[in-house]
Amino acid sequence: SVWKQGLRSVNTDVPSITKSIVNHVQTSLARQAYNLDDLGAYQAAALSVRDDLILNWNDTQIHYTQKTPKRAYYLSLEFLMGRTFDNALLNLGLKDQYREGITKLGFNMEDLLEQERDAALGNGGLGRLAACYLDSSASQELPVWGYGLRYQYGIFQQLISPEGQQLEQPDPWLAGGENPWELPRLDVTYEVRFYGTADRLPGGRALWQGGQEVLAVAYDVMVPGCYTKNTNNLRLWESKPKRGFDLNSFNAGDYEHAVESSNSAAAITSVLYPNDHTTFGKELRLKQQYFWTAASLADIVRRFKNIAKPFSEFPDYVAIQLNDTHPTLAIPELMRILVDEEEIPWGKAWDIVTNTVFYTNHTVLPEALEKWPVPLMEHLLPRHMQIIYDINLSFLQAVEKKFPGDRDRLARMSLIEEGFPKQVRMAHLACIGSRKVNGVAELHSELVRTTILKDFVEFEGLSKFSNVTNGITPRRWLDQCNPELSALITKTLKVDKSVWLKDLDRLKELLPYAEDAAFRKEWAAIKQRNKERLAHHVETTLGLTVNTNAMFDVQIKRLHEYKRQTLNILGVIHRYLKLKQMSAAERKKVNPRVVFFAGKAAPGYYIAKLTIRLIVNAARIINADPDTRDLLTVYFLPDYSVSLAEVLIPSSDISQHISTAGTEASGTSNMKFCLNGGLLVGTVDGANIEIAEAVGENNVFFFGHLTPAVEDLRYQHMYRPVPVEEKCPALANVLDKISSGMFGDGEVYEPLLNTIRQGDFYLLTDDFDSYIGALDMVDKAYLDKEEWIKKSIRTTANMGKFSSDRAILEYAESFWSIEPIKVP
Ligand code: 26R
Repeated sequence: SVWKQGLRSVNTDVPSITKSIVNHVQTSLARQAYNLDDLGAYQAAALSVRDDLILNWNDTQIHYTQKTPKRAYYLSLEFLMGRTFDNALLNLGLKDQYREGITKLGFNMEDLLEQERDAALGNGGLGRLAACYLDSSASQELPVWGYGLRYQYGIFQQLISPEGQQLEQPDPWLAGGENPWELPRLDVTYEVRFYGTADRLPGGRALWQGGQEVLAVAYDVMVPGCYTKNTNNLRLWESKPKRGFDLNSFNAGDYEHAVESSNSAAAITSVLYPNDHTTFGKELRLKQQYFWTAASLADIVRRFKNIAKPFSEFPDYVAIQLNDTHPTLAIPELMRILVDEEEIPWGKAWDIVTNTVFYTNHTVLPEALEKWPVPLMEHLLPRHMQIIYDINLSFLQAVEKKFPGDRDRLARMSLIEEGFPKQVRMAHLACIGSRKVNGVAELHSELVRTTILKDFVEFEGLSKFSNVTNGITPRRWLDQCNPELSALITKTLKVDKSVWLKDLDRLKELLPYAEDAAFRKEWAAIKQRNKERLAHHVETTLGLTVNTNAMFDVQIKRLHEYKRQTLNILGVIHRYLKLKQMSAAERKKVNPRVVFFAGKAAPGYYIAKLTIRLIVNAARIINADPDTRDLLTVYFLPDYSVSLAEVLIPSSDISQHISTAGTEASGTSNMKFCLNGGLLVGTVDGANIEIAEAVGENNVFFFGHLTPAVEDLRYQHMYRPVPVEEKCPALANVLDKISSGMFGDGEVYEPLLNTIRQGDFYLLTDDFDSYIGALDMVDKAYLDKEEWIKKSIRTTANMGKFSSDRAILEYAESFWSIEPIKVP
């Protein structure tokens, strides 16, 4: 009964909220109210919300344990969560109460929200998708856990030097003291082995011993659902040396050795690799991948064993989703556990694995497909290399049986690529070890089936290969980042906001209001205030003044040649040159435009860094020109993050998603802009295609060559090159102006410009004229303001499909076979 009395429920009224915050100030923080700053107030308020989350999280875990439903595990090396405080308050339905309480205590809610550091444990699309899927799993009451790594350093902080160069600084996101959003589980630990020897035993088993052992320690991050008690778990692993210092046998040599080995254990989870779309084959990265998959699988298997069922039923209780090939070692690791430790015969073990594991591909770019050198694998994971060879042997025998004598096919499909050194093809292993394989948008899934995994479709049949188009959570990407628009929608639909936020197709009910002038006025006023919010942010962080009467044109994403930020800045320069040639009278007719860029380049990606430099220096010249500066300004906002995206996205009139056709698997920021009523300028690529289908082609600005043309165009650049001056004089002129030093810096841009003049792999010369044409269409359309607002409303209204709730329910129903389970 003492325990029962101790049970308290979530604080929902203002007096208990303020009491709880004050309590945390005085006890958890050991501080006094009179000298409390915003940071302290944020910490105390966060601890108060954390108490609420813990209660829900506990009830959820107990409920799942009692009901033993089938569970799904989302293995992702990246979870780009951003901030938690605001999101947790909104999902709990407590934001208003906390705002009132915080105000009563003499603080300002917006200031406190700004105190939190982003959890930036991801590079871009893949990591943010994982975060959206966690939010949707909890909101749809699905028993899904995430598994990842607790990096000490997230994605680097980006600085821009006076010359316009990107500089990288570490992101010690945990340095500010306790992280209120995680629960250290020092009792949940596993030993993970590296190196050593693997000796085969009779009956297909092996004994793996020796080498280095490292400890994996669990940290649990609470993931609250929207307006539900269900609070799921994201379990992040931290590496720790197995033995601390052995103080008994101490001499100088021992000390160095002890320090060394403890360093190498801690190094495993020290930093997120900042590359996306280029592999490097670094040993530490492979160590991260195994450390994380081994700890996660040990945890999953232990949980399964607690329900005392035979291993043949493992796939009835467990589904494991591989977020790209990064966790592919889960396949040989589960084989190792089943065969070596549980003594299950090889064939039965393989059936269990291939009924449990699912693989999502996120890119078809060849340089992003993971391959690990066989000698490295043999050294680090000797038993896994044996298992991979054994899988390969029986696999190739089956291929040979179906396609007798087809040696080329065997070489193409083998898990091992010949060469010096030989390499393990992780996508092939992920494919044959999985129950289902999917791409992330219709076009991309078709490209997976017809290019990189074509042979596997022919061998295994089409039904294994499918599509789940990506989605985004409307909680963060509408309700949280655009509160005024959210309130207008709730008022207009006349339902509780949780209803439409969890059933986003309800947005369709906004369609008739496009014809309502008063509604359009409110819609436009909100967009205007969001522009002013962004302008205020730029003013306070960079000291720059932004023209909020202009059209806002935004491109924010990782810097990459295939995403063609270069095309955008060359288009901006083209526009600038045109403005310069106009008479004052002609200029009066031009609609002002502000162009925003943001995004990080991989630290070793020279060409992408040159693009940043060109943007920054072009901006400097263009923004300072008195002839044009009322009509065109350009900003590169440094250190792009989830939190910056939350300010940028609601303010856009148009956003750019302009990858070379067939290269962007899906894109997800395209969905975020359109959900917030920004119109899309883009190529016929990735999810742009499905967005246009949903919102109507008349509401998007498409341009450029289509995917089937790309191969031929590249061939022409290689074997029948036409000089840029002939093919695209407008572009040639822009390139000449840059070369001539119009934006300073002498010759530095030549390597960037030469990627276009020679080879032009991403087809800028082929698409430039139609790109400029699309931007002219934008200008024309914007002249009719009322019609533009209608387009904006219709775009938002038709975005229901792109909720990550829809996406996660597709995974749950057609792949994982799991069902919602409501926590009472
Ligand atoms: C192997 C390693 C270098 C690596 C390669 C690629 C590391 C990280 C990546 C990131 C890739 C896979 C990625 O983020 N892809 C993006 O996934 C998004 C979510 O599905 C898509 O929207 C986006 O189009 C795609 O580029």
